[in-house]
Amino acid sequence: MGRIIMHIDLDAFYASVEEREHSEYKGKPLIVGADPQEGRGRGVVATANYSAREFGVRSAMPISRAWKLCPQGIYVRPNFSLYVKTSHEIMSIVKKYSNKFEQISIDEIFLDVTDKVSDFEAAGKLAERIKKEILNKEKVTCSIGIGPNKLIAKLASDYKKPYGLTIVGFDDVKRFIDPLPVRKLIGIGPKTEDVLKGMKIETVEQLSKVEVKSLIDIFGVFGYRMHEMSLGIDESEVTEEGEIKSIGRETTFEEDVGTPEIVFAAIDELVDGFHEEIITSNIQFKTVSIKIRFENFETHTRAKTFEFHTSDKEIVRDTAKELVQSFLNIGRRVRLIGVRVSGLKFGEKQKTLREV
Ligand code: TTP
Ligand code: MG
Repeated sequence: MGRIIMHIDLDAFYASVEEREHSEYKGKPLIVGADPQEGRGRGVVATANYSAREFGVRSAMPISRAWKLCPQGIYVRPNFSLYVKTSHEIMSIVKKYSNKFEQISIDEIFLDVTDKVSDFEAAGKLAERIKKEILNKEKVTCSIGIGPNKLIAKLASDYKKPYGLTIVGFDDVKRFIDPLPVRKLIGIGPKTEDVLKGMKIETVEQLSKVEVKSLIDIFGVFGYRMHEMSLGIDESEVTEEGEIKSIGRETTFEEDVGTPEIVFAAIDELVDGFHEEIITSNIQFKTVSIKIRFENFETHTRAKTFEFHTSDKEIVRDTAKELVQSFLNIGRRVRLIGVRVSGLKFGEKQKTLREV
């Protein structure tokens, strides 16, 4: 028998938590992110509630642009520790429903419920229960997708939001995935989308008809993955890991970047974005790694492992910059940068470096 996989994604997560804490925000456009400084602010939007999205405001957009689109919105700075705490609570609710789970970010989790329900319809009923329990206990809504694999489940949770439930049975996969824009597939960002558009490929169905060899010629190994995804194929398991193995972020630049200072500033922002989670979850790490992708999609990773565990922010930043440095001397433009820490240790008080 095939698998039944659920993907749960919280709706406008940071904004939903803020709305829960401040009833005066309800019904108004709310933007969580950098200080807009009346349009002069230089940071980005972390997320916006659905009301602000009606004005075109989106995650990762410059905050100055959000201000132009929606000057009447409420703008708040993120309160990461509150989001991390809420996420922990919600994830422990979800994990009660299957011991086969994989949390993939602060607001997303896969559950393999193959052994818990008899069919997709029963999985739908279970999903309704999970949605209601999260809403009752945490006052936050989520959307759930159910499919025969992780790829379809994730696409399904995104299909109807907020507070949606989308079930895609094995026989519905092709009908569901064919009309979707290629951009929805994991790993296809704005630039890849543009390349595909140049090849007259806009939908998953069109992508599925391209010879896998041509995709590999253009995109390397990722071309093979693109081909598989276009057919709705995903054999990857929901890994039963109790703990997160690494924490990090990555960002694709709106335009490819040739200036090291901009790459370094992006590293600072990425580290700011996840370091709070390291502290509030009492996590220490041993390894810092970076990922860099150039304009031609060539991608490299580099890592440095220390002899000691630490939670020091400066170490993450400095190491990431040191690792990236050698790639920036060759004058090529960068399209994506990522920073990650791994080799994690949970819940112990940090030793000072002197003690190590
Ligand atoms: P998402 O699940 O991508 O977005 P969301 O939960 O805000 O909205 P949706 O209803 O579409 O799921 O991301 C989860 C949280 O991660 C989001 O609330 C804020 C944070 N985040 C950033 O800080 N920057 C980003 O660019 C993105 C995409 C998310
Ligand atoms: Mg979400």
